Amino acid sequence: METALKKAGLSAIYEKIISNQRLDAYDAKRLYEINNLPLLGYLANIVRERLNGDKTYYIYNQHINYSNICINLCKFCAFGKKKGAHAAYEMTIGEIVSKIEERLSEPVREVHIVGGVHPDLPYEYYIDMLKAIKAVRPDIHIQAFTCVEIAHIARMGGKSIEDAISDLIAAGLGSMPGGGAEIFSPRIRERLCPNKLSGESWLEVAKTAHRLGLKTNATMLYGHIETLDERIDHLMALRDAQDETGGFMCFIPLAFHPKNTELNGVSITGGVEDLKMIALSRLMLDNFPHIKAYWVMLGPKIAQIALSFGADDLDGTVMEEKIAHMAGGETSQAMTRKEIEDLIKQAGRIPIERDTLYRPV
Ligand code: V47
Repeated sequence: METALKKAGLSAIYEKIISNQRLDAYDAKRLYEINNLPLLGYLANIVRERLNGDKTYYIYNQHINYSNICINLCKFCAFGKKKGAHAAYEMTIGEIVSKIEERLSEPVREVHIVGGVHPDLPYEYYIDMLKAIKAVRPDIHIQAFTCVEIAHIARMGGKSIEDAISDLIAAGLGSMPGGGAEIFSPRIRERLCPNKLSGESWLEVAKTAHRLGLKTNATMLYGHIETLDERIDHLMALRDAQDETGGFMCFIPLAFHPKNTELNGVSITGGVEDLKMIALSRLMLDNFPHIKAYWVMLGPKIAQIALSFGADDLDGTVMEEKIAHMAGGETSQAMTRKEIEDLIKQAGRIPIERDTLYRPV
């Protein structure tokens, strides 16, 4: 391996990695452009095993998308719909509670709730939703609302971000998912999602949540019209934010699915690109405890290989995923515990069922 590293001109980067030194943007570019996938995997796996050994996490969870009505209508999204559009929907709190009640006999530990940026659902809808879920299932951890939704919910209630998050925590919010980050680059946001919360504000909301004691995740949507430099800038911005607060639990690179979006001329990412992004994320985000290979978007086979390229988490059982599937995702909408555990074991890793905060259960 040392010869291969030398031949690829990666000896200095290798030295940094094994002595646990931070990589810079120049290193990131070198690593990505070297076009030697096994070598990149080898390097990322050093960090993966240093942080998590062979442990590979998954959670028994349930997804609920309370509404797809959205005022942002981002060009990369097939899920969001204009109010009044044929496929637009919004769930009542009673309907959301029924979704929870349907699965009371199962050991669901987390409910993952996200929706569109809805023009007129009132502040109380979000607060009451959390309270109603906790009333029927007090033990469930509610991971809900991206930073984009939080900013919108606060606006609807005429509240500061701090006050809105505090109210949501008091109503039962346990943590926040990592969506809505997309790519922080203002150039790309202007082209793809001009109405959306800026990257800078996304980071501010996440840091505010962390200061209030909430853990959150972070994502990056890649494989559309962004450049490699913009991906690297995104990773560096997250690393800086994590240095400030330490509140991110996991990073999830999300491969863009073009079908049914305004970018349907863009080709879908290949397995090589997906694995390179997992590896690069693991190497650059040295202060993120976990990297998630989200099987729903990667497909179970690539997600399984990703466990040797830096990832230590597969997300979970999921159920009723809508965002990737509306954009042409062809994976099933759920996996059983056994299917997930088998994927992990076949990859030579140790499956650990976790709760949202990565405590083994
Ligand atoms: O914010 C939208 C992305 C995200 C498309 O925190 C698309 O653990 C691909 O954030 N192709 C929502 N991606 C999903 C998400 C998530 C999923 C699982 C776990 C966690 C976590 C977070 O999906 C959106 C957006 O970035 N998205 N459209 C698309 N066509």
